Parts: sequence; C-alpha cells; structure tokens
Amino acid sequence: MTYRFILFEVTQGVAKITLNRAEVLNSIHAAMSGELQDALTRATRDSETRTLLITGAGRGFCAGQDLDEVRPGSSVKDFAAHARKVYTPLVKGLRTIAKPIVCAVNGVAAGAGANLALACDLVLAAEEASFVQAFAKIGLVPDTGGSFFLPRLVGLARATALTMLGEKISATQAAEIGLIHRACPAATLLEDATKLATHLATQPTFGLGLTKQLLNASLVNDLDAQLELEAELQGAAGRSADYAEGVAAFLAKRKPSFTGR
Ligand code: LHQ
Repeated sequence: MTYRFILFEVTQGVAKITLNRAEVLNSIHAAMSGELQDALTRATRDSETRTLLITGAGRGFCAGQDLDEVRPGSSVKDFAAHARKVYTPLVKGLRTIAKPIVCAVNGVAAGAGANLALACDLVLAAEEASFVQAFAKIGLVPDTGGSFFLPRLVGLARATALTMLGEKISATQAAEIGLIHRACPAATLLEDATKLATHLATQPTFGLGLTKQLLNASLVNDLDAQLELEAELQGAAGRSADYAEGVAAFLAKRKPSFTGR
C-alpha cells in the first residue's frame, strides 16, 4: 500500500510511523486509519522491526477524529460502525503487536488522538504538548480505548474529571499523574524517543512481547489466572535464544547480544 497520510520508515530495527496531516493537527479520517492499520500489520510482520515509534508531523500529535468527515449531514451516519472500522482495529493492533511501541507526543493529543497515544507502551511527550479528552465538548463519549485505559492508568476519580470536564492537561501534569512515561523538552523529544526505541530494538524482543501480553492480561485477570499465565509465559521465555544468550553473557561478564528470538 502506498501511504498518503502517514510516513513509514524502518531504521536500526525501529519502524517509525509519522501521522502526516499537519494542517489539521493530524486528525484521523477513514483513509488515514486504513494506512495506519496497514503500517501496523507491516511492522508486525517485518522481522527486521523490533520496536515501533509513533509521532506526529508539525505542531500537533493528533486531534482525534477529523470532524469534517463526520460533520452532521456527511456520509458517516453510524458512529458505532465508524468506531469499529476506524479506531477499534488500531487499539487492538497497538496492544497486541508483540513488540514495544514508543509514542512521541510532539504536540496536542485530543480525543481519539490522545487515546491512541495511551494505547502505546511507553509514551514520551514534549513539555509543551497537552492531552485533552475532547469528546465531552462535542457531546460524544470517550472511545479508542480511553474508557478502558484511563481509569486503570490514573484511577476512577481522575479519569472521571478528565473525561467529563474535557480539560487540557500538560505533558508535565500527565507524567505527574502517571498517564504517560515522561515529559521531555520539545527540542530533544524525537531524539530521546528514537534513542529509547533504538535501545529497545536491541533487547530481547520475544520476552518483551510476552511481557506486553502479561500486562494486557493483568488488566482483566484475577491473581490466580495471572500467576498461571506468568508461569506459562516464563516457560516460553525460558526456551528463547535470548534467555540462553542473556545468561551466558551474565556468567561470562560480557554484554549480551540479543537477536530478539
Ligand atoms: C481539525 C481538527 C479535527 C478537523 C483541529 N478535525 N480539523 C469521533 C466521531 C465518530 C466516531 C468515533 O470516534 C470519534 C472520536 C473522536 O476523536 S471525537 C473528538 C474529535 N476531536 C476533537 O473534538 C478535537 C477538535 N480540535 C480541538 O479541539 C482543537 O483543534 C485542539 C484543542 C486539538 C487544538 O487547538 P488549537 O491549537 O487552538 O488549534 P486549532 O483549533 O486552531 O486547529 C488548527 C487547525 O486544525 C484548524 O484548521 P484551520 O484551517 O482553521 O487552521 C482546525 O480546524 C483543524 N483541526 N482539530 N479534529
């Protein structure tokens, strides 16, 4: 697939996806979501890719749904169908790819754009960036996984305030309340995020994928089920080439060289 609304490049094991509709703060329409879904599949299948990095072009990260596409009277009449087609596959893709995903939030992240960022594994944001659950401002409800992840990330009281008041919070505040991993100066955001993604691309990818599976499951499992899954996946990790390499390197007092398998 040729991309018109995103950029995609793989460097040093990192697949970088840039949302690229800067003139509308990278807001998402169906065609752009189709491209993103294709890029996620590509990054999943590409054995060279061991980490993903998602960011936005221009001054915004993503302003959520392109409101022009869903304006009253437009051809998009059924928002349930639209959400299932445009957003659900993105969230499922981000959460189930067995590779770490770093998100570099370069500017405002609103509505579905904020929640896409929150579905990534490690979120870095420029200090000047902001997060806003914009849905309530236009009579909609949080989607793109927001109603699932927000209470789990920051607790019910804060999730309620964020979604019902729809107030913008800064990246610094977002880091303070545990919504994101860290805020960094705008001037170094992309460099910091690339460094982190490139580091992760040298780590035991198979084990990191299993770790992600465990964290996903922990959001819904009870302790017994989670302990059982940990045991099962530890069995799989213990059979990996990277475990053999990790232990051999530790015992030989040298740096490990992980292949990701
Ligand atoms: C935009 C957008 C945008 C189009 C800025 N669309 N043009 C929805 C519907 C159906 C089913 C499923 O799910 C969803 C999910 C959702 O995501 S609903 C929430 C949709 N998003 C919003 O409500 C956010 C709307 N945008 C804003 O509130 C502001 O633009 C923010 C706070 C993001 C940024 O404010 P500013 O920094 O002041 O920028 P701006 O408002 O001046 O925007 C810059 C340009 O981008 C402007 O165009 P213009 O031609 O005047 O320069 C905006 O019209 C355009 N833009 N967001 N979502």
